[in-house]
Amino acid sequence: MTAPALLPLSGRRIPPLNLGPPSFPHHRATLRLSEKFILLLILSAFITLCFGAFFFLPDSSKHKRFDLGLEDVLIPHVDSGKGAKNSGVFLIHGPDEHRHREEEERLRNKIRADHEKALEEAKEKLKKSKEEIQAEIQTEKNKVVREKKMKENKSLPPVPLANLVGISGGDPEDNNVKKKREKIKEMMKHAWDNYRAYGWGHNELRPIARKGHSTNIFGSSQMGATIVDALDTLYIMGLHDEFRDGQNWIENNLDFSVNSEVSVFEVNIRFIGGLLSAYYLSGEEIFKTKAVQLAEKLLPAFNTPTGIPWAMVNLKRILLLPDVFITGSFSSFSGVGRNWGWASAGSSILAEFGTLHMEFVHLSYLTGNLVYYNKVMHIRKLLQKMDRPNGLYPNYLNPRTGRWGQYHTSVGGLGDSFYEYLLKAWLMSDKTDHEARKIDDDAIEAIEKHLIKKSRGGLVFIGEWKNGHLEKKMGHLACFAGGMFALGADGSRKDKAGHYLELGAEIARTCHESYDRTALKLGPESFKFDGAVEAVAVRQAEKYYILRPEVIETYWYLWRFTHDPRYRQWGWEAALAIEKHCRVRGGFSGIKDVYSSTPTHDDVQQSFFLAETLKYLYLLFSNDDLLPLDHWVFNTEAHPLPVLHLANTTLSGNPAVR
Ligand code: DMJ
Repeated sequence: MTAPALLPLSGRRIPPLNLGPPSFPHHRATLRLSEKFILLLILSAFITLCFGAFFFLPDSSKHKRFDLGLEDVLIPHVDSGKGAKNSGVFLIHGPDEHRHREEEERLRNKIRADHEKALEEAKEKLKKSKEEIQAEIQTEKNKVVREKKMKENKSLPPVPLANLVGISGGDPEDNNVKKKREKIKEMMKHAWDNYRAYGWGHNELRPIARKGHSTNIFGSSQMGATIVDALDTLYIMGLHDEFRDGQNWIENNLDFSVNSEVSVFEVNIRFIGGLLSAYYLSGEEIFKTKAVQLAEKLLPAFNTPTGIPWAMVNLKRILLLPDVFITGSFSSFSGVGRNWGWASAGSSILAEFGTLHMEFVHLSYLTGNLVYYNKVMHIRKLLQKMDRPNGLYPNYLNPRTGRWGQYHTSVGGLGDSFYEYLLKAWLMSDKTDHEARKIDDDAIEAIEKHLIKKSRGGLVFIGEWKNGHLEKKMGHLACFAGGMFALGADGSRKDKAGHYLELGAEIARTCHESYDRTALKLGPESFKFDGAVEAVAVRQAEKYYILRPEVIETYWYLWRFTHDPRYRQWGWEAALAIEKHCRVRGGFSGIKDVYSSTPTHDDVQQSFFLAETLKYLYLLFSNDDLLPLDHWVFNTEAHPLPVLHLANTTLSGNPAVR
């Protein structure tokens, strides 16, 4: 069975509905051989022209100036009269003058000979066969790649690790809880082992067809997304053999020099987030090295008129061929970026360019290179300068013009993790980034005022602002906000901590209802509040469940802050439903219709199922000393990153803090 074309294949954004040819022209990475010949011909003609212009054109003041410059550089200094010096002209007399003429003649001859030699060489090159030229270019290329690899694999300067608290343990005393935790670990083993057996190295797994799977967010190459996304979950569950297996694959196979167009957002949250987290937990340098290599590949995405990155970037830097001929080097490269064809007016997406802060600040922290930090701070500043309708941030922003696209606002798909990262920027700075907290407080107040409503039946939900009115529909993705409100309660304005904890609990209740009102006890992709309909999907295309984590994520945060047993109970209900309806022989699969008691599978085991869903479930049945929240902040893909205690330092160049 294949995945339904209508199901989104990625995270919190609306993916294109089919994977047809890209709507933008494909960029060729190299020139054809015939083009190279033409280039060579033009070059030799150009040299001849310069040569002729220089030596055979009539004398002119320009020529003189150039001549003098040349003398200045090449001829030993010649005495000059004071007055003459003042007029800017060098006067040369007697035997010196004669010696100078000879010297000049000698130089002219030498230059002439050099140019003739260069022309001869160019002609020689043209006589060579296609194959010979190709071979020469290939040898040069290989040399550059070798040198580049050697440079890349040089390990980064050692950085004293932050004080890492609670990277293992969390064993519950209660036997019943212990058993549940063991069961979640067994589910992780099942997901991992099958990926290991049937999808190893591919991005994801088709658990029914039992083969590899991928989507356009990962580009066209096999980057082992599931391995990278799963590492930290394996680590905290104590699955160390599996962790090492993953580490070996990364060390030997994870290569970013591929001609592949990837989503900047997805690669950042899953790969850079996953690698950084694996690095902090295990201390293995290779993860940091790979994270930095990959981050460098994403940087060209920021080369836009505004500095708002493109949604996609080609990991392969395109070689500028004229460089090879002119300077003989392969040093000029540029990544190519573009936006999703479906996004309003060529815009970048709020939840994508607004979900880089955590990872990029950590990259600067670990490397001492401020380029990453500056990129995300620039985005923050730019957004703060812009007008915001009702204090809300529209989902679309054009990176060329710096103008908003359609005024759609959402805490679900396309907007979600932007709001999440405002709060987490403050938390990860050890609560010292007050600017981030202020921006977050303003945004949360606007969300509460304009997007949050109570249904007739008393369920609190977050709607979406579209075309001037509030759509009473909430996405599964927006369910993460229950956890976000709870996490941000402490430190909120006007001491409204109790209020935000309560709001988080209300959202958790609503999202639980969306699960409870289905046949399979698994939540739909989005649900409505319309008349008699409450927390139920109406359209067929919204009835699927693709192993998403957001509802369980909210249960876990609420559990940590309240220890109300209902959250463990609801989490366990979800775990049992996943086990019963999503588990198949070859792993776990999403489901097409959660209202049908005879489920049909979509045959995709999403990488976030291992990164997030199973991790949050495991933490829900662990004690709070495993990854305590005052020491760790989870990125939007559930990869824990340590709080940076930078209170008395800045990121700008003090090596002691790194
Ligand atoms: C994950 O990739 C991340 O949580 C992302 O922010 C959006 N959603 C998916 C899982 O649903």
